Amino acid sequence: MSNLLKTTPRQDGFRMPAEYERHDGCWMIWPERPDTFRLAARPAQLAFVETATAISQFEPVTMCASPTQYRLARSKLPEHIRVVEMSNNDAWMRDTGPIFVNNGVEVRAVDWGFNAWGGLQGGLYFPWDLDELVAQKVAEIEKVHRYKAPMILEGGSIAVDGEGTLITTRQCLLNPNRNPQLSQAQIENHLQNYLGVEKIIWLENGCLFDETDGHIDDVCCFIKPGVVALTWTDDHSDPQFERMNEALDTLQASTNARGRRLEIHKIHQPDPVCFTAQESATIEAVESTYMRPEGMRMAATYINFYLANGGAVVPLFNDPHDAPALRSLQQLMPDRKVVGISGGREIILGGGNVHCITQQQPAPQSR
Ligand code: KQY
Repeated sequence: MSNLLKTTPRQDGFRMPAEYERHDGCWMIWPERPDTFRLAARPAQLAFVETATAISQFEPVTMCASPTQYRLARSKLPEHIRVVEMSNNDAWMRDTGPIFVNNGVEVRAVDWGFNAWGGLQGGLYFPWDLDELVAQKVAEIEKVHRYKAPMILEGGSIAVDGEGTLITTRQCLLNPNRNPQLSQAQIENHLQNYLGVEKIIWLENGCLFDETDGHIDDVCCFIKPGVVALTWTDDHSDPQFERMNEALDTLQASTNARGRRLEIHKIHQPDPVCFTAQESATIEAVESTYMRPEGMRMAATYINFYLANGGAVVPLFNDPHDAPALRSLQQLMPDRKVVGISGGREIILGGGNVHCITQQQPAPQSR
């Protein structure tokens, strides 16, 4: 199916729905890189199985696995999870998969440029040629029309409310290692044209210790129209403290596309998650340009959760803040079943979490 469109979603009346709208399913990629995930990704694979299984109680899940991993993935995942063969360079479907848009009767895919979070200027690995094809392949499998957006963008770097508002960070979208040829105004224009948004809220920075240059999906997300969950610490001595306060100030001073102030809820972060000597020693240096030494802190937050149909799937870190985070999120979303993922630490050791490894496919009519 040759499905490439020459128009833009905005011209055609399509928009990116919020994650809390109705989904037809969720896409993931099976992890295998030994220079991203320790012990040849075996512990991460268990965490991905846990995540896929948790999401599958709410909506259909498709796991993409490379040719050499297909049999293993198929044997580890429950039968009701679809496994399709798809080559890839790594397992971050949020960033390499398509961003779906809809118009009430049809779903289409937006295929963004991808350069492994910075290309040869601070990107995480080379090559990334297989990752670049993931969005197109997903669109082909789903037989949906596809737009090719004229800029680099990762799904984890934006949060939308489906009603015209998008939150992102300057640290990531204006980073010279993404789209150095584009001005802020041109980037805003592309976001408007390809995601159907009107209002863009720019935070200055993402979290410290984030290897993606400040993805928003570690900082905050929309959980309902006008309502934002924000990662937080009360510890003034924590280096994240300043960044979180800066984010809070910006969000408090902002209005959404409808001109309304945002309701912001703080979710206290886990205690610092740092590589142990054993974890670090069991990551193999292959083609990754990113080192994971003992003691290095990761950008661990509970905000990196996935909203499924009637559910919320939240990474846990075996930390005293796990239970309060689950409780707060459950209170904020009483209409959803909030489920914790015990393998959150294994996923964050690879640099992301539950949100980063998933990509929702909205229903054609998702509201
Ligand atoms: O934050 C994300 N959306 C992705 C994290 C990618 C980490 C790569 N090692």
